[in-house]
Amino acid sequence: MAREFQWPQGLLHLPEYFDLEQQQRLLLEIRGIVAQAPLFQPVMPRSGRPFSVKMSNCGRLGWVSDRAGYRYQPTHPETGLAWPTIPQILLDLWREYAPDDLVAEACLINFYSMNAKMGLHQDRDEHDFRAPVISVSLGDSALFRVGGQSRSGATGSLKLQSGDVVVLGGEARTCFHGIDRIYAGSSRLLAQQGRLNLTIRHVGEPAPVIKR
Ligand code: MD6
Ligand code: FE
Repeated sequence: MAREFQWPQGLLHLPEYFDLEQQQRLLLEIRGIVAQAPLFQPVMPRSGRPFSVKMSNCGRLGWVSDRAGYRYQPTHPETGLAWPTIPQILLDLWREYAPDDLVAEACLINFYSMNAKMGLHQDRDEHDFRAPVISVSLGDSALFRVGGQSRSGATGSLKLQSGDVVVLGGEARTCFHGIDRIYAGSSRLLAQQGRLNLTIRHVGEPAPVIKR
């Protein structure tokens, strides 16, 4: 029999944290950001296989993936321009759940069309894991799978709806998680079907290289 799944400490699901009006305001902000920093199609390191999601970012840094690897960088990979700033409504959410001294530096914007998925992964390209990663879902619902610290361990699933917030802090900060499916047509927030997920992060500084 499969071992029973224990939800990791530090995982918080806040259903409908944002009401419909706040979701609409946030969506307008995201449209403005994507007008300046267009969605791009990331590819997997080495293989060059495309992700099924499209991405953009706002904040001082943005997360990108290409044949060279995963990383944070201050500019859009196609336009070469700095990323737009993070909307105040997301900075306010960050202040509520992140330690006072750690700033929100990056907000990854993922767009899922109805057939898109996100494989099980850990968020570990940041240099500092003291702050949580905070996510906001907009548009169609999604099935979010959460596991523990090893890829092969037991998992549990949550349905994320438009306006929901997920906080991955504490032990959950480095847990495996992913999106198994999108429930096409479950929300009317976006003009087209699909889902937006925003993840707000503190990246921190790379550890100094000590030469000896
Ligand atoms: C998604 N979310 O909801 C994918 N990562 O589309 C994530 O990968 C995620 O929800 C870190 C923290 C919270 C998340
Ligand atoms: Fe993630």
